[in-house]
Amino acid sequence: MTERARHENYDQPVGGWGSAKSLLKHSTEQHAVSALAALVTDHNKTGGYMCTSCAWAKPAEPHAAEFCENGAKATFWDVTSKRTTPDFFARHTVSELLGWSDYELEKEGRLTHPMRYDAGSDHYVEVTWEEAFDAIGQKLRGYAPDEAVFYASGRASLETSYMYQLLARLYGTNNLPDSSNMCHETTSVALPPSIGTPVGTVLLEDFEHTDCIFSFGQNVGTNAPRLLHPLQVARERDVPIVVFNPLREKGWDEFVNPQRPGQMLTNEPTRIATQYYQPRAGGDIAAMIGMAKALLALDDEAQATGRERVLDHAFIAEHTDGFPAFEVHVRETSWEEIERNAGLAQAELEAAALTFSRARAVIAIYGMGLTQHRLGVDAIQTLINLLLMGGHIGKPGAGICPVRGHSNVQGQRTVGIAEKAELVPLDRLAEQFGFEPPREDGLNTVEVCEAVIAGKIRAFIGLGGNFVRAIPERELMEEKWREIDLSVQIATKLNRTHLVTANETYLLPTLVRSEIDEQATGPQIVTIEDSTTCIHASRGKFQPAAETLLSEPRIVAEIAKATLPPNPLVPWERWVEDYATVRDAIEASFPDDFRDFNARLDTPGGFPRPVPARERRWETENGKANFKLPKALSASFDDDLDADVLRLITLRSNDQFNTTVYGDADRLRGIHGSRLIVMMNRDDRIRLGLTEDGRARLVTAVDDGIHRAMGGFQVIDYDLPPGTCAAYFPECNALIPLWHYAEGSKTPAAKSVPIRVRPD
Ligand SMILES: Nc1nc2c(c(=O)[nH]1)N[C@H]1C(S)=C(S)[C@@H](COP(=O)(O)OP(=O)(O)OC[C@H]3O[C@@H](n4cnc5c(=O)[nH]c(N)nc54)[C@H](O)[C@@H]3O)O[C@H]1N2
Ligand SMILES: Nc1nc2c(c(=O)[nH]1)N[C@H]1C(S)=C(S)[C@@H](COP(=O)(O)OP(=O)(O)OC[C@H]3O[C@@H](n4cnc5c(=O)[nH]c(N)nc54)[C@H](O)[C@@H]3O)O[C@H]1N2
Ligand SMILES: [Mo]
Repeated sequence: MTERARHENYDQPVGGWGSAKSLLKHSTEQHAVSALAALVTDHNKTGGYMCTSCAWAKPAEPHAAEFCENGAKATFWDVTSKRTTPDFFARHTVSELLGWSDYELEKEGRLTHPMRYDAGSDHYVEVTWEEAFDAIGQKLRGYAPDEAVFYASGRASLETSYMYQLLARLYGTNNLPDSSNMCHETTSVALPPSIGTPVGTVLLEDFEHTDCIFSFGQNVGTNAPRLLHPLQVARERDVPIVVFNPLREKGWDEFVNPQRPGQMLTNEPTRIATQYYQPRAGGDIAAMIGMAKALLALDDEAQATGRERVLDHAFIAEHTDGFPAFEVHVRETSWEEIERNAGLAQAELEAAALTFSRARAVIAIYGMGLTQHRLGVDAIQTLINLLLMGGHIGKPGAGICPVRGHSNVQGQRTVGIAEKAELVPLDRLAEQFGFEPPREDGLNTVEVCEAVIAGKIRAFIGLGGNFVRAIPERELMEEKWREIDLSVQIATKLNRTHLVTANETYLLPTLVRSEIDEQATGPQIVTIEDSTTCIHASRGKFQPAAETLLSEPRIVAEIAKATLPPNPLVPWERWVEDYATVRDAIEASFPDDFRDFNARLDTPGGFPRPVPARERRWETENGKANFKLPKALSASFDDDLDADVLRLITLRSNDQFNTTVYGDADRLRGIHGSRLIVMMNRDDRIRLGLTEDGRARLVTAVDDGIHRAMGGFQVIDYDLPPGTCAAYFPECNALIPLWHYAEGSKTPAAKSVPIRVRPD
């Protein structure tokens, strides 16, 4: 990659020819041009395979091509013809590979053979599967169960995930952290006390009935581009779309649908956002309180003049609790405090509230811009308060719509990957499999990091993911990671976590979801749950990258057999022969969610799990939907830090999937050529003595005895509010203190890191 970044305004819409060009470039670079045909016939289609990129819903009546630029990129990178073979590892020491970038590592292609790290030669060496499983089993049998961690990134199927959580619990621990702990855990913690469900209430069909959409902190054009289809259709019905995002993200501005030849020819975009507000990072609670204040004023006025009320008072009275206290709180909060904390003007928030007040059915969409803050839980609950004011939950066209990350991250939680014992039907598992499951809570991601630092973790099993790269506090974590006794990484591509080795480290290569998974009873089907709680079957279509690869269910089963005493009630081998039998077991454990599981596999659009809040049944302690009071107006940190401290947002470019970096182009933001950049407000940049395109050093502004700093960033003037700056994840994770997480969920607060930017 070149060193210097170029920044020019990207004057093209999202989608359109830019995305078509990018698609061809990536298919050629990955030698995966032949995959283009399957993309059209099988990608996200009933009877085909489900994309491994985002978790957005798959429609019952799909488009001619139901994929986006970034889903296609993810597929090309999965089915690439490039291979990381034993020969590659013989040529490169691990110390050498530690100097490679994330991009360079994954660009080498698919892992093909099980490997063990040999410290003597500093190389990964090939082992047989049998040797690997024997050694792992023997090691695992030597620890106390709570010394082991079973991490899951959110891609593995429902079948694999169910087997994996059972492996951990039979082994004796609830140490089942997952990527969700860094992502939508804040949602899982915020929603249950508010509306009695941990997931969103919106179905795809609600977009056909809504008459107003709000979005907070989600970058649709890059991270869930297929969501642009229902948004475009809604815009054509003249539905207003109101966006809150400190950055002016192209995806919320303009979209040309590559599925529409007419629009491709004219290149005339659909304008997505009808109102766009740029709060400061963490300014959303204040913005929502401001909107609530404006709604109360409109409602007062309606009452005084005898017009139809703005708030849904009947809904509030029948279905909710806590409104009077919230109302007092909102009335007592001054516009001066709101404007200062939101970074928005009263008139802007009144305009947003006016749009909200006119709608009969509002959908609220959100992403990491709300969840990854110190008071992320409060921000989401305040958003629910707004919806409750208008009765916008549990009716067609309305509801809360968290946009999940990994393609099956929500489903993994549904089938038992959770460190919190109360979230899992342990009694049922106990009866089904004749064992006594652990009842104590296990460790979440941040707690695993704390335990690794304290020397309490001896074994880490990673079902996918790039743990060491995705977590905060990189320097200390990499140092302490080396003291773990056993690291087992089930993976598709080489990444940094594989190179920060433990005392004994195994790399176990596996199939991807789009590949044919042939077992004793024939090619297997797996299942996933999308962001809207719909369950879909997925059938691999591509030939496996190597004959030596094992499927994820098989790897999990073999580790289990090598580690646990035999249990006739847990038929690991039968499960691997026929994944339908795993689905039967899932149905037995979760009968309400998975009724007639195998019979409903091919329901077009997936079959939805029941979500009581959709029917206005509130499974909260008091049986009501609850207004919750936010603890503060800023979701980030106190304002009494000195004015030179900025709020650093760490985010994704258009050319990456989390820690997998596809290239150095952030096309939609007009940034090319380097990822080591910091986007700044021009006035801040001048005030802090930095030159445009000059070099900067980022230093974390906390006083906890640890010095965290990174140099070599190129400063780019960008359209974002004063006091806020932005740079890329995962590069910046070395700057985030481990304790800088959301209260209640422990999701690392990656969207407001207190930072000083200095000339370098
Ligand atoms: N192509 C692609 N798709 C992906 C991923 C990927 O890396 N690449 N990752 C997947 C995963 S795991 C996830 S979780 C999702 C992530 O998808 P998003 O939720 O979109 O996450 P981010 O890219 O981190 O961007 C968050 C957005 O929030 C804005 N933001 C930051 N701080 C604030 C704030 O305080 N308030 C408001 N209102 N906005 C704010 C940022 O400007 C940015 O636009 O995408 C999934 N899909
Ligand atoms: N600063 C900062 N940090 C963040 C975030 C942020 O916005 N800012 N976002 C957070 C979020 S939302 C998330 S979800 C986490 C992501 O954290 P993780 O989920 O741990 O990381 P990924 O980058 O998605 O993992 C990529 C690796 O997964 C493996 N892999 C890919 N596909 C498969 C498969 O099908 N099976 C198996 N077994 N392995 C596979 C490949 O080897 C690849 O290298 O990062 C978090 N960290
Ligand atoms: Mo995520």
